[in-house]
Amino acid sequence: PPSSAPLDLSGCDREPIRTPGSIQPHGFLLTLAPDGQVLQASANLVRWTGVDAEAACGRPLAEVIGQDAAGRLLPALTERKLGPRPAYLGTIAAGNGAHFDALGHEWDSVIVLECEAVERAEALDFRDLYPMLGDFLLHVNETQSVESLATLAARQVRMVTGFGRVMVYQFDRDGHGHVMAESKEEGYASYMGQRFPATDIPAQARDLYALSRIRLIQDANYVPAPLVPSENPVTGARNDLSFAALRSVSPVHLQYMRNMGTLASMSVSLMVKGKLWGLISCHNETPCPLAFEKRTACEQLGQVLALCIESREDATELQFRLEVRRMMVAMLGNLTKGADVIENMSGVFPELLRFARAGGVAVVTDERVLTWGDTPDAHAIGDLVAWLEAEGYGAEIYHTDQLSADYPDGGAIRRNASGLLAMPISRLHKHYLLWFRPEVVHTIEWAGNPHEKEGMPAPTQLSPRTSFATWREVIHGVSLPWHVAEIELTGEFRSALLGIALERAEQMAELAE
Ligand code: BLA
Repeated sequence: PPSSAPLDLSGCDREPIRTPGSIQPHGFLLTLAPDGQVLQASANLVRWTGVDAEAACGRPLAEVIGQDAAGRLLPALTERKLGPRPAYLGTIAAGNGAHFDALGHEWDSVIVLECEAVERAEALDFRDLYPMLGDFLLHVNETQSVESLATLAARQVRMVTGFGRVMVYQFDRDGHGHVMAESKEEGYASYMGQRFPATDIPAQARDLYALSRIRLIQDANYVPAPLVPSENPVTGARNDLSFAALRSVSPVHLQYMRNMGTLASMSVSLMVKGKLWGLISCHNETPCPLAFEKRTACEQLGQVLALCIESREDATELQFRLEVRRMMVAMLGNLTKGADVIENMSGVFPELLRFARAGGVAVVTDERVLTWGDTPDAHAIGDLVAWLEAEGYGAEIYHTDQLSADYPDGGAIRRNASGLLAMPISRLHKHYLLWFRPEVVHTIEWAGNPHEKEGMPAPTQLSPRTSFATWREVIHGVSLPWHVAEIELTGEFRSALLGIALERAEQMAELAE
């Protein structure tokens, strides 16, 4: 429950979101022993079934949800075939006649039964949803770019859920995210292209979302229903609700949603190569229930989208590596033709430039500095090499896309040297091959000022951020990032060059004999 002391937002990533001790109240939750006896109940049980939560504990399930419903659910619940992910067990009528979709899972030493209130009496019917997934699969082969696939997925998820705005949200290497695709109803503001800071989704939430792939917040104004008793009697600790569909969510995030004018939200994890790549994030201005069947369809659509992203990223990466390697091999061929490898370098300057997609390249030896393209002047390069030596980069590759963050004199040369890839090419001398990338001044459109919370008093104690209006930040001193393949192949290039140099030295020695 929200405390009265102001919440320290720097502790965002310490909030124990897996063990909130309560659930969202659009259904009730029971934990059961292996024989089906009720161990714990959510305090709102009475509202849905007429049975008091305290009175339910220690009773057989039939005395809580009725003989019929218990008879239908108990075999599935107690056969020990449940995993950590909630499985749909049927739509039941409780003793008082109210209808619920029943979900079961087993986690944290107990069987968890969640019953979500529904209007209908019939069981869920997935048949309507297959064409939607089929439609998406049909388009997958015709659609080339990740962006257009993501847009298609957003549109389909909006059709299934009826949410007002559906976005595909991608994380960058620093954990900030941007909206790469969107489908929205008229009247909803667009977040397309906007950036959100990493702190909006703290680390422990990302960890959880990598395990549990979907979550629904039906009404951001809900009053949580605590578990009774508050501790899991098997473990003696608060229940781990990581996989529970009804898990109560962080009050900070609920405030965030209200600030955003979003009263219902759902998000689906997009896992690419085992990592949380992004989310399909859905918003609605008003509270919005969403049955398990539709959530499952969205979850599956998310899985297909993630697989597509993975295979397209793999293909692009492979293509890129092949191209860079081809350039490297061609250069090595030319470099070994003449007697002096260093001298030969100036002969392949254009190729060197293309190899690393650089703006300028320099070969630095004890005696001289040879440059090509857009580089700092020879004097500045000399200073830079002295710094690299002093920092101990004489035996390994150094790379940065923000030189001024590491190098004290970097600000002065940021125009053509915000990015640096430095390769020592001799074991004996201070010889370097340097690639420079120019500064790319760019504007980031944040959804709201991400720095606001440091400077401004929060209007309410739980406020993460109050404005999501576009806030532009101009970024200086940063180049395009080096691709991992470029860095790796530069390493190979270096080994090859050192190998050639060694061979030459041996040949010279043989000649001298
Ligand atoms: C959770 N924050 C989330 C979630 C999203 C976002 C999607 C997952 C829950 C959900 O599906 O709603 C953020 N929502 C976004 C973003 C977009 C969006 C970026 O639609 C962009 C389009 N949040 C803050 C601060 C804190 C914070 C300062 O802004 C720190 C206390 C916390 N956010 C926070 C926490 C969770 C969260 C703790 C986890 C909620 C939970 O699962 O319990």
